[in-house]
Amino acid sequence: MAKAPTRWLAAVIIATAPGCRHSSSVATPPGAPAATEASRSGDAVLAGSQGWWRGQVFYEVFVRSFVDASGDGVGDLRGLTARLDYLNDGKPGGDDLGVDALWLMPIHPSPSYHGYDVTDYRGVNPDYGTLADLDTLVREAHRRGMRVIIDFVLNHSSSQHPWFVSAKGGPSSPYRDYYIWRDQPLPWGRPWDGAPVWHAVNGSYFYGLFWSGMPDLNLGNPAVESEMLGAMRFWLGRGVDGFRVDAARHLFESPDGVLVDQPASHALVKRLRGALEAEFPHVLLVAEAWTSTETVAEYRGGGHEFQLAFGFDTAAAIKQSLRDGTADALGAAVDTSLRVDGDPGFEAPFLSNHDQARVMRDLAGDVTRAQLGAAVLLALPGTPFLYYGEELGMQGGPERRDEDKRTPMHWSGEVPGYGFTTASRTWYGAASPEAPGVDVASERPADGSLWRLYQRLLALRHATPALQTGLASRPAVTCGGKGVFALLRVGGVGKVLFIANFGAAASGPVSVSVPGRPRVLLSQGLPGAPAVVDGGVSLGGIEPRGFAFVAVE
Ligand SMILES: [Ca+2]
Ligand SMILES: [Ca+2]
Repeated sequence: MAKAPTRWLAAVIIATAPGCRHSSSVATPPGAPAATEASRSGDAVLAGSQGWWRGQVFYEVFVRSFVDASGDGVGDLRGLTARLDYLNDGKPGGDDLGVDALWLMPIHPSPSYHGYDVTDYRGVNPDYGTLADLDTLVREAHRRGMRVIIDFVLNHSSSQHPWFVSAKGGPSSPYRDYYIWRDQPLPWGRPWDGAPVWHAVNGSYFYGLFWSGMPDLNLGNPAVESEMLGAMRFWLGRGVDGFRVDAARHLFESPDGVLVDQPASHALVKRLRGALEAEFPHVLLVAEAWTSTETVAEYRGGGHEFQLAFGFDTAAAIKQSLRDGTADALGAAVDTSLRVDGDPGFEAPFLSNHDQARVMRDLAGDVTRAQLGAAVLLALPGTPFLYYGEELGMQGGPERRDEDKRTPMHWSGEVPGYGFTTASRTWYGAASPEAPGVDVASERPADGSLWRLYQRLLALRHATPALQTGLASRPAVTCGGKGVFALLRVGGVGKVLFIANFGAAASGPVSVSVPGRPRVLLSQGLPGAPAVVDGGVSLGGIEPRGFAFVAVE
């Protein structure tokens, strides 16, 4: 999909830029599948734009690592509530970041530090606070116009959940069928590494995809479905706005050991969505389906399953392009998303999350590349998600453990707690250092900081309907070189061209086939003003990792 047919590309070069020595590898001809699909699904995005999340930007928070109000070295809900003004103070302008909504990683009681093994689906982890603290957080967020979704671990519980503690006692337990049992282990392996998924306890074997501490729930048992639906209703009734559904690919298993993407999983999500929407019409369900864009798209379920799903392929492609200096990976990923999503608003783009090395670590601390990554994230269609600290360029801890991806937020440069805690140690241990100046206190007032760019990009997106909910297509680009990427966003009242140079060298002169009068909205590394040329817009050249958002009127 990335390459235009040679014959067509040659025609455009002759028509718009005679004498140009370079042809772009990211050109997409008008009428090619990407553009056609985007146009065809226009009705879908306009209809779907009614959802409150359309046009918004989310911020993923690991409560344990955000702010510690109680002084025990562990982040908590009162701390998060106290710092909501940092994220969005509910007023125009000012020195808030400007995100619209929160995704809280699991807040339920759990024996682990991360919380993805739940022991009470209707409780709040005492490390984080109380139900009343959660109510206050939701109320204070709503007062600022922010929404809150929480992680919901539908696939499995903790092995310490009272249901499992009872169930493992034997077949006479009333909770035995809440889990999946065999007398002998089946020869199934985890899809990603082949590790065994049947675990022995008290002479029987139970199925637990991730590990023995996370027994899969038997979601085929109507009583379990009812319990989980009841728990979701419980949170929505307290004002929570939706859920990020963990491990959405793994809800059901086939009898012969296919552990992903089962029809029964899709059917369950449809039932949950229908039941929840009947009572809470604005509920949002976001899928964590960590797989190819093509397979993720199936979790839209024709508009009856998830309203959003994370774009894992797109995230990998953005980072690939940032590393290798060509637009090839990103161009191919965007083309795929536009072709298969069926609704260009379905994808939730992101750069990194709590399961991945932070994007800045991936980029070895290169701020210029991180700035381009931020611009790309906020140029893409869909509902973008930032991971806490990404706006600062935090790299996280030095090792490859999950804990190193989830280190405490740096609010200031003051040791030992970096403004995260007054305690001498954090849950992580000694707080993980970052590069000098990578903290809120340093970056927020500093022109040219990554934080300030994020703030400007968020403000631009909020002020520009075409960026929030507009259709996306990839206009034809000529010249510039392999580093040049262009994306056109077309909303009800305007067109915005995003153009970037991933290359390590300045691009040549670039022409883009978007007719109209160009006006730069925000740019970095764009030495000259864009000009009108026959059939499009011309830019004199873009500096390495430069980018521009250009209104075309
Ligand atoms: Ca605390
Ligand atoms: Ca399962």
